[in-house]
Amino acid sequence: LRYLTAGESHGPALTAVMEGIPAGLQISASYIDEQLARRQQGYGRGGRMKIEKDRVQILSGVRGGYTLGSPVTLQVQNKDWVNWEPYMGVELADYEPKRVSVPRPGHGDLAGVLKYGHDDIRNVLERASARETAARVAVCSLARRFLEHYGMEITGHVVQLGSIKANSKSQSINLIKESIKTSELLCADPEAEAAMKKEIDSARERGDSLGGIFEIIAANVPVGLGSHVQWDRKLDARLAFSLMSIQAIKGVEIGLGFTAAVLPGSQVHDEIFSSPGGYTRGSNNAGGIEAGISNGQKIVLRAAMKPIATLYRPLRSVNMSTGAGAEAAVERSDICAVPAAAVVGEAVVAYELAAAFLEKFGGDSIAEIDFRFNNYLEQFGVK
Ligand code: EPS
Repeated sequence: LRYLTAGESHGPALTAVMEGIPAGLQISASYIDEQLARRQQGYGRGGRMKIEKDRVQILSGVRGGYTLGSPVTLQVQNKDWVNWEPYMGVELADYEPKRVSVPRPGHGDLAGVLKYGHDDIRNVLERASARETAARVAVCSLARRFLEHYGMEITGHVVQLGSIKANSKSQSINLIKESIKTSELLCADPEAEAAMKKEIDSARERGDSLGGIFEIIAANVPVGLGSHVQWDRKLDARLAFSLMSIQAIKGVEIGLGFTAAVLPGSQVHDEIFSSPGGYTRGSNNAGGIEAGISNGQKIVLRAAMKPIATLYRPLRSVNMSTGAGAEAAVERSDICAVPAAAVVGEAVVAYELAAAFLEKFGGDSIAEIDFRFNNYLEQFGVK
């Protein structure tokens, strides 16, 4: 399973192609649109989300409501493009420059311009923008739908925003799902959410921005995805790679994560018990993965997002045209986008799990994979 995305933030559209989704998976544009709408939500979002109402167009790979096994092409139009058409013109004759010269600390502006030899930061920021994640959420919805077919379920929620921590550790996944249904910040702790909103308001007043931490829980993942035998087949490594690839993510934890480093082994490792249906564990500090293999417990991941790089009260920078000190450019932006990043996190986790699932039970059609998967469950008594 593989995918690519393309598209500039203010270009005509974002496009994605996914190859390897088997034939016979039921999918609809409205299913994908639901995920796109979730990505657009969140207290603290900027003006762009008021312009866009992301909707997918399925351009290939689906017929009569079912995948064909051929590459699936998806497109999401940028409504904002009409406001940018002259500056984003493809042909020189249609193009009106709108140069950005002062790089924003924390964005890809400076490194990107130096690397690609551009004289306009816009040539970098258009693609470095987290607008790209709309394409990822769209295309990874295919993987999400695939996992659902096999009973798996992925839930993302915000566990910290700025300095405010949510208290959701002891909550069951069903409770978390219920609480975040009505939460603007995808946070399962209403008291913390209220404090988070205040923190966003105060950051907005100060012209500042905020980051945070989201958690992704994948339930009903069978034993045996990923492998210990080679570094690039380890499921935890692949999940961390995909989460780190989301714009602004600076850290990833699995299970206890960094806390495991400071506790003795007796308080970290999950004891094993036998039960009539197989094995049970006393805890899930490993976050559902041991030696790069899913162990049948819930997969629990957390990712840390840095604050948005565009500050309405800009940091010091340098004008690359003149070399003089200057305030960083101000592009319209969000104050905080952690809830949106959690939805993107769900999407990329779905992709990695679907890829690993296909490697283990792979086939060209859903019927073929159903057969192999059911056989695995029955023959090996794995649950
Ligand atoms: C985003 C679209 C962007 C930004 C944001 C995420 O649109 P615009 O640049 O037109 O405002 O709002 O991207 C960033 C925060 C960033 O730093 O690039 C989106 O669709 O999520």
